[in-house]
Amino acid sequence: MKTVTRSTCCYCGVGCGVLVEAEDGRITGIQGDPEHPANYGRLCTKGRSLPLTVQSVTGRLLRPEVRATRDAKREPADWSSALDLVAERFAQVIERHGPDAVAFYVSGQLLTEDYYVFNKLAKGLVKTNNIDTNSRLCMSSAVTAYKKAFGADGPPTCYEDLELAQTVLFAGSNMAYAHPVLFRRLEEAKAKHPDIRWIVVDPRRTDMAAMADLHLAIQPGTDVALFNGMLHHLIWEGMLDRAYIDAHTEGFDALKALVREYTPRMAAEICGIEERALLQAAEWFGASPAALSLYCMGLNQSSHGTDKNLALINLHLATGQVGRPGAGPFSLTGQPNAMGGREVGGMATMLAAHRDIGNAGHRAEVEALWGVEGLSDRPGLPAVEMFDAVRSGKIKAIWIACTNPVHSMPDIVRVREALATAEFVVVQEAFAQTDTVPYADVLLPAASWGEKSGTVTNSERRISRVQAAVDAPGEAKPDWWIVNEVARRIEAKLSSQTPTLFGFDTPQAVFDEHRRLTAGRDLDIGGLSYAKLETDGPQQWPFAADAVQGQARRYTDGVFATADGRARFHATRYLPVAEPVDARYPFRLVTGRLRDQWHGMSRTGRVGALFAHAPEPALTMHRADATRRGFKDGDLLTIASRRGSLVLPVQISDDVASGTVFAPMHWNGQFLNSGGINETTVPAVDPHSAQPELKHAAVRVQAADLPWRLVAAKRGGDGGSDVLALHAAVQPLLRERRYASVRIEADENGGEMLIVSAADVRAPAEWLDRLHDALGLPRGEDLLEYRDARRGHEKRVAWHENMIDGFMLAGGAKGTSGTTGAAALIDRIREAAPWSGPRHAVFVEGKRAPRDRVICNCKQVTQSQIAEAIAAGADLAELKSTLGCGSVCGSCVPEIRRLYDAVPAAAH
Ligand SMILES: Nc1nc2c(c(=O)[nH]1)N[C@H]1C(S)=C(S)[C@@H](COP(=O)(O)OP(=O)(O)OC[C@H]3O[C@@H](n4cnc5c(=O)[nH]c(N)nc54)[C@H](O)[C@@H]3O)O[C@H]1N2
Ligand SMILES: Nc1nc2c(c(=O)[nH]1)N[C@H]1C(S)=C(S)[C@@H](COP(=O)(O)OP(=O)(O)OC[C@H]3O[C@@H](n4cnc5c(=O)[nH]c(N)nc54)[C@H](O)[C@@H]3O)O[C@H]1N2
Ligand code: SF4
Ligand SMILES: [Mo]
Repeated sequence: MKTVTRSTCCYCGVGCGVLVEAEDGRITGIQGDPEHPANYGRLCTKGRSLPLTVQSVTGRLLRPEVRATRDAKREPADWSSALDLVAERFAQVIERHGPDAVAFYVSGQLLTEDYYVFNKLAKGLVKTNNIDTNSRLCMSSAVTAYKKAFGADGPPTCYEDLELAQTVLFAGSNMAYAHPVLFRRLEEAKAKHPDIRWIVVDPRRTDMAAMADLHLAIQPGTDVALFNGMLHHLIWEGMLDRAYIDAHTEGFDALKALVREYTPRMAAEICGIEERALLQAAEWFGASPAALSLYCMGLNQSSHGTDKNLALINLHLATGQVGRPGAGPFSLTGQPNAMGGREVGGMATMLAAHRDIGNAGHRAEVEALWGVEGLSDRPGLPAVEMFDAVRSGKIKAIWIACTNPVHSMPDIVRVREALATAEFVVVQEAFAQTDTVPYADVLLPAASWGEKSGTVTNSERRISRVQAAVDAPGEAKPDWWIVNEVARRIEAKLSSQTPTLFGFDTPQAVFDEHRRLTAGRDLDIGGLSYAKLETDGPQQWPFAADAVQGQARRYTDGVFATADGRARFHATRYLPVAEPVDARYPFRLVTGRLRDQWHGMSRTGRVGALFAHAPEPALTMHRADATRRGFKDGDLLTIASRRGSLVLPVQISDDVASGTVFAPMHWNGQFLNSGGINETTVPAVDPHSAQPELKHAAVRVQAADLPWRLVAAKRGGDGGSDVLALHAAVQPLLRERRYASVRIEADENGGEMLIVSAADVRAPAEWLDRLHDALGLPRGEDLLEYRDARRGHEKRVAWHENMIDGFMLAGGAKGTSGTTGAAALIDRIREAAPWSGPRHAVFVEGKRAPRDRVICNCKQVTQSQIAEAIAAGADLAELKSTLGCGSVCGSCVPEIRRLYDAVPAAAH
């Protein structure tokens, strides 16, 4: 039977509505929901490919697993014994060492209901505030700044403002990659009104920066100086909204006194930009009828993230650019439910419904609503400190859900040490191969997207329903259910009375309790219910019981959520990054996202098509820096910080400044021989928000002298589904080489192949044989082998009937490469065409350039196809109509535009 289920995309904070098609218990397709106000039917590459991530259960966790002792292997267990064990061990630690000896590390990708139950378990039952989430790595500076400036968390703006803004300031946000569907709305607005001005503040020349009217390529970490310099100019030119400042704010004089120091010249110097550009930005911002700023991790992930946010908010308050259509400081949430986590208070520094731990009145309210006594008034430990406390033995048991800290935390060397030290680790995951899973004493299989129900809140405070389209595979269970079951058991153990706190039998029951806690608060959702969300569609908060609709914009009357109703200016002083570069570590490392991958790639890494845009992890380096050191594109480099190192290929580019290098955050031990770039990042945190500085570290970069190379590939079976099994078999071999990466690639017949690249000083023949078997390459007559003992080259090509089914090319020393011909063989597999000549002729195919990058994922159009069409005179519309690129989801449009703009206008 065919069904269509209305739900929400599980990736970014845009929160696009989706219609999920399913047949016979399998998800078969997806459409953007034309009625959802976040996307009106659009989806980006990631959302569109969601069905491909759930085609196969290979790699899913299907049953609970438990290990008796640290050194034992985990064995499958039934749910009730796994739940009993978690409850028993947690209760034991609490009884012996007190409630603060346990911790919960959860995620902005949990649904509000999941989050709520976790928070109630930690704060209401265990009475510890040691519950923190990956939102600490993401949104906490934005939260802290909103609270400091406006008195309450949450953006004052809404998505409609994207269309109404006249000046858009993108600060540390790469929306074209990270919030693509919202970016489509901005592109359309600018196409209709070309006088809309875009200012991009980003050390890198992103696609958006290339499209902007003004790109301020500041030195990483210098945003506060920039915003202070802009404000200085506005003050001295009298471009302020004095009436607004007088009527609605507090603290301007102190700020003015501070900003006096930040002359535009001095600020521009700190930022490494032209003073003229700074002045231009200030004037466009200050004089605009509606200035909107859109900001994300470039501001938040900093040891001065709160100040960066506040300095930007200062600009808005001083010019009255807030509370009006098209104006305001709009913090974009990253994860699908970063906002929902804040609402339920699921972090170490807050209580339910935007209440504060340190406020006795707030604690009493929550105690009364939950029917408990003695909520802890000790703030819990935020993420970085939490793992440090695990490492030092202060925290003995930790429960990790829906996040992969052994990949995503800064300085993962320390996180591994922490988890190896802990007495008891619970990991609640949907997928089996993440870097955190090996540390689990109890592994709890979670239902994932398409299989679970609840709600999420997107960047504009809009709550949407998430609905299950199919049953979860195996015995996987929804997160709220798992936590509820353990909580019931812990309650029974800790109290002599009949357990009462965790009587939830549906996610709806959880939502209804959460709603009651919000009554009278700034985020009051007393007027919402599942029924209302289903009949009237997604709604924005606040939406009180007597309201007819949610509130699109906040503070429209200039009354803020502070005690006196006035917003607060903050005198923000520029301070350098936590780890400045020096002679030993001379490069500034910046990290961030790619267009088609999601975080640790546990989902997007299952889909060949999503690797096409960026097939391999790479460190981007400026041409001059590379040339000076003699690096060529693709050379393997060792990137080392004071904490750790890894090897990555270099990608030479003009998009980063000299002295800065960029690495994507995505690759980890599932796809690489190392844990990824967080082997090197710094655990320094912002003093107000405790958010770590994931964006900046000092590193040194050297050629990795690894003459031995390998490229291997193997075609998947029908539909390509078993490439996932091949990947699982290959993954453990990666870490034995100095460099190794694995990826999936789509072929031209709807199948997929797995491709492995590796490098080392040398590699034992025995490793090659294990890789051979892991890849499922045949032995015997379907294998053609060639050895050149003198040069140490080894070639193996596997056949399936008259087609090449896989290969392994390895070897090499100075001056010779054992992998010549790999690109040609990959092409053969991709084309899936029969081989007509004699088999041994494969070894003389010779060199071929690797296929170039796929820019348009939907139509599989490559960069050279686009470049050829532009050279032949095609304009943007013709590119769309002839090649089809950019005509479906639009994620590639900024890049196509950039390729087009790069060709001199005369040639168009
Ligand atoms: N494709 C994709 N989309 C995603 C995600 C994903 O994994 N993949 N993750 C989601 C999540 S959780 C999040 S939080 C968002 C993140 O979304 P973004 O914050 O937009 O993405 P990032 O690439 O992390 O960082 C944005 C930009 O900050 C710049 N930057 C670095 N340092 C500085 C600085 O000091 N100042 C300024 N002004 N800029 C700086 C970087 O060069 C980068 O271009 O994306 C969400 N959307
Ligand atoms: N260097 C560097 N590091 C960064 C960043 C950066 O910019 N640079 N960005 C940081 C930011 S902003 C963020 S948000 C974090 C993200 O970091 P993580 O939270 O570690 O990211 P994910 O890989 O999305 O982890 C989510 C995990 O939940 C699992 N999962 C999926 N669905 C479900 C489910 O329904 N239930 C459960 N229980 N599990 C499920 C997935 O398989 C996945 O392993 O990374 C941070 N780390
Ligand atoms: S923009 Fe893309 S990833 Fe984000 S919610 Fe929409 S479809 Fe999902
Ligand atoms: Mo994030």
